[in-house]
Amino acid sequence: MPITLSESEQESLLEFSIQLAKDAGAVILQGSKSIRQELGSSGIDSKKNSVDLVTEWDVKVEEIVQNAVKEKYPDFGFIGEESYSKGLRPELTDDPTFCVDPIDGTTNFVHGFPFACISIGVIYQRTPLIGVIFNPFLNQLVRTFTSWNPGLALADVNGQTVPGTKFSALKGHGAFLNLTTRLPLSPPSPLSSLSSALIGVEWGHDRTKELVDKKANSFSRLAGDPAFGVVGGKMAHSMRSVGSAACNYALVASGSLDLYWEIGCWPWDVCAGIVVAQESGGFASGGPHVNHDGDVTEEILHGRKYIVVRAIADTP
Ligand code: LIP
Repeated sequence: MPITLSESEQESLLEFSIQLAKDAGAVILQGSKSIRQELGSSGIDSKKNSVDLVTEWDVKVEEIVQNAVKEKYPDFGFIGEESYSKGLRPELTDDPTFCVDPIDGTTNFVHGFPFACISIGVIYQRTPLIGVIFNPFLNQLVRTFTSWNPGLALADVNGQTVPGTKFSALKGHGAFLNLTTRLPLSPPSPLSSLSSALIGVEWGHDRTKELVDKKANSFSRLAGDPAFGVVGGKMAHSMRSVGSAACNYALVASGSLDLYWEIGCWPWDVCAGIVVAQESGGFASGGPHVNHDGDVTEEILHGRKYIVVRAIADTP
């Protein structure tokens, strides 16, 4: 018998995920401190190639999360970045399934670039239901982020107050920054063309000539001035590369980025972000068929081609 979740069970699942993200955030901060002290020594491995990094902390955080899930929800599925890369391939069913990236933005985590987060998604009946993205570093970077809501930018983690920014959403209930600030952060404005957009892009892990050339070509056309020789140039306002898919989705949900797309990510990078972005009024989709206006299906979630556009004012 498939597991069904009532409204109140969904809400307590969200609360559980938020607490889990806070607990994991404390470990991520601890890991960051220790890895920065040891930088240059061991503890950092690569998966597919020298830019696909994994640290002992990715594994440790995933274990913490997985154990907590097993204890509280023993019958739920679990898809995690690190267990997947060790060969675990759980089949997706209609049952609730956690879809977790313990540290999204591992390269940032290693370099001390403060855009790294834990991304906890829950898939239910094969579509993302809950999203929690917790970046425990963020207010070290820019004051304006914390000044979005200064009183709420501190999250209480295990009795300790740590800086952090938490995005969460439950389908049909809106998306929030630090629980009470509804996203997007300001009323959506129109988005008339790519030329007025701030766009999230990423270089990703695949650095083959074919792929790097294609990406560079896309980036060049987005940035370039068609009046000065860039064929197909859109001259977008600019592009940003924050190094974490989940953070990109959160920035689109906030309205800070107009759109973000990436090819090559995995469901755990985007699952939580999809719910947060959709609940903020944004449009989330992806391959293989971008042409849809409804839920993100299992096919899209696993399609490894993702696009998200912020909420747009209802204008022609
Ligand atoms: C990262 C993604 C990012 C992508 C990186 C990497 P990780 O995830 O979130 O969008 O460009 O190549 O896949 O490996 O830090 O969990």
